[in-house]
Amino acid sequence: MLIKKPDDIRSSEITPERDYVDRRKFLALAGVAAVGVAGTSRLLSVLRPAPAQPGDDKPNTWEEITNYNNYYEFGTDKDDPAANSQHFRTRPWTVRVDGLVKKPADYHFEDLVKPYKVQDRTYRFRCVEAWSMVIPWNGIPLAEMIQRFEPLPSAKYVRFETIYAPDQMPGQKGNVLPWPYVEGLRMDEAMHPLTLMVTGLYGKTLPNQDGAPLRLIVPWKYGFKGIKAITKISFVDKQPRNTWNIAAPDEYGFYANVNPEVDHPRWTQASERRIGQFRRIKTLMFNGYADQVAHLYAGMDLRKNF
Ligand SMILES: Nc1nc2c(c(=O)[nH]1)N[C@H]1C(S)=C(S)[C@@H](COP(=O)(O)O)O[C@H]1N2
Ligand SMILES: [Mo]
Repeated sequence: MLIKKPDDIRSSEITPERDYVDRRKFLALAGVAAVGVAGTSRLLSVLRPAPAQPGDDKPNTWEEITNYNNYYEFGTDKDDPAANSQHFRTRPWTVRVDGLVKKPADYHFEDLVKPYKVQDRTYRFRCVEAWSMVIPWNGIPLAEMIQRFEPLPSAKYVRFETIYAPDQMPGQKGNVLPWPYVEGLRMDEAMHPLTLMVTGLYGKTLPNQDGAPLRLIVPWKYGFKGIKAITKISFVDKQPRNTWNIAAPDEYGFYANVNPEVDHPRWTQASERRIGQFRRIKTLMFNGYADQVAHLYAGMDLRKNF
């Protein structure tokens, strides 16, 4: 994100240049080409790119979801995580729960997830780089997990940390990001019924490149909020700094709500490229989940709180 263009993709997936040409420039070119030709308006309507529509939300394939990843601990190219994470050890796995909470403990992964029924949740997934997928996750509502830890009333935020294991994660030997990766949510965001602790994908165990054994998914926020390989959950009273905000504070905020009206400083957020599809589609406010989550941000200036 910091070092890549939004559509830094394998050549086999490169969208035809027409998609990138500024629409006004494109129309001007088309207009010039059409001057003096009969049926100009019909020609123009053929050449003019269709206005972006919302996507059809057909789930992406297993191959797409597990081979086009962001996981800088395993490299910065989209195919690096699949190639470099296969020997990552996800057992035994411990999650430390600490901070402003009645039941701090080190939980073995198996004990942490055992009390819950894993749910199927197909969500839209929107990366801040303006690509998206539709992903059939399996997981546990974070609210159910948090209730068990009994946070104190003084807990206002939840902070999540990825494992620090440079011997297993080659990216952590370099400084492309500050390690370990950290993310955070306001308590009401963490308790929202859409917020999911993910343990699987398409009914199978979560692949390493997608964040095994445990990763967060907050479907109305940009993908970078979805921290992978979580090993620590802390209840805190102050807004935690998240990794991408530390790396580039002008480009990535704490809230990171999907918002087609607030562009990234270096590219538009009004539309997106659905992986596997040809046309760009319209980006929806809160990634299409406005009815469920807009009330969380009532009265907030979402240009300032990006
Ligand atoms: N620990 C960790 N978590 C991370 C990242 C990362 O680099 N390290 N990348 C984030 C970004 S930018 C995105 S878009 C999603 C990608 O999730 P996916 O590869 O399962 O699609 O993971 C997020 N979680
Ligand atoms: Mo992302």
